Amino acid sequence: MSEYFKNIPKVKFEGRGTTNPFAFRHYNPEEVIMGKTMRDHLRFGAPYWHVMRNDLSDPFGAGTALMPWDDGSESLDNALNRVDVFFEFLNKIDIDYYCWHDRDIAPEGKTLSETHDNLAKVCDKLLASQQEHDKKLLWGTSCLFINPRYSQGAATSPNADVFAYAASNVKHALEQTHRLGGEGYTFWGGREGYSTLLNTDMKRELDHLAAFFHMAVDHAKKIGYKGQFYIEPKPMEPSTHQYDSDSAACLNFLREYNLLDHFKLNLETNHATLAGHTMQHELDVAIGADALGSIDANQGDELVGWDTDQFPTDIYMATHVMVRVLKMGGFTTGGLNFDAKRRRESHELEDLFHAHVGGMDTYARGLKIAAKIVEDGRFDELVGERYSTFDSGIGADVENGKTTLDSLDAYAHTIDAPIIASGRQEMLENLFNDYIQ
Ligand code: XLS
Ligand code: NI
Ligand code: NI
Repeated sequence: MSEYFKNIPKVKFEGRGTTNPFAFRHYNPEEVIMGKTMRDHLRFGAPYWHVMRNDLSDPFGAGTALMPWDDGSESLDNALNRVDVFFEFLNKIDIDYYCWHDRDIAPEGKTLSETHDNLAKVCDKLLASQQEHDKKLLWGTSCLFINPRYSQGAATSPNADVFAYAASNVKHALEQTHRLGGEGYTFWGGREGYSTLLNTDMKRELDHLAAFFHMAVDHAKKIGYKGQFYIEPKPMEPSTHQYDSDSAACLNFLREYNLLDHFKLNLETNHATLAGHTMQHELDVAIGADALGSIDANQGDELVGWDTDQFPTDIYMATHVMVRVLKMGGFTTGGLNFDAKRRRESHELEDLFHAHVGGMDTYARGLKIAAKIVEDGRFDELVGERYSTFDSGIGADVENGKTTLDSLDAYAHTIDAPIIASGRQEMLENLFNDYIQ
């Protein structure tokens, strides 16, 4: 097998202070933290679409990424060849998991059957490569947003034949995900929303979307697929409004249509900020419903209001995320998929490595800091104290459903007017900063 990243060595842990840019300073895969290796805590994943298919074009300029292995065609041979490149990349960067859309890995054919055949053939090779290199599929998905037939939605298209085509794509993507041992299957509804309400029957579209998901759940049962289904919320882009706009909207939809037992959320940092939330907020909403499944670990740009999908460099954010992951007991089927791309100016092959090294070190650092925070328990103690009036007496009665407006009215008359204690925000911010080193 030829080597595609010739001058790049396998990236290893060298620790802080190394001057080697192709080394980890913090990600030491076998180091044990809170009883588990960093590798098992973080479960890093690489997205096929960004690593192999993103030429770094933007709405104003052509692609810049150097991909000397790629002949630029939509041929099956070209697709099969990319698999070797990708697994060499996974090996050199030491990432165990990956994710794909059907259309990242295999081209559309002239007919629907040829399309599905292409997918099956590339998956034959992916399966062999997974086994050879000991890599795993974190999740698969079907790309229901690039082809013009999906321009007005897939499961929410006003056209029933488009709906059927989308269902056919999902059936095959799901079956291949199952064959590759995929631990999850994701739905990101890029165009499941609207451009204008003037032409949109929202209720009807949502009913269709739910029917679509139920069919996927039923099909998984039929073929014996036990992986976890995810919805990935995002408020907009490319649609003006996407139905799965944020964690709360997704959970409401899943509850309303009786799907909550079958789905968890795959939360992406940049989507949270587009929704006008912090990632912490999105995580807390999902965790509160026992529905955090996986994470697309990237970050947006403070000045650009798009889904810029940058590699995570924000140690504060990584810490906030990992505190939550640790407190929920870790990932089960999910992981940290870098749904991130290099900047258009970082077009050389080695930039792919710098980008991932940075993202992995950021999360490794976040994990180490988060472990200290969780083990110390200071935040839990302080937050616990803040709510301590609910631990006993009238507060406990409220929580146990033993009160009424009458009983609280009677109680309120027996006490002095309450004086609320400080929220201590700045003190907590200082405490958080204390852990960051
Ligand atoms: C786009 C989404 C997409 C999903 C997978 O913004 O993040 O890449 O992760 O369809
Ligand atoms: Ni995104
Ligand atoms: Ni994503």
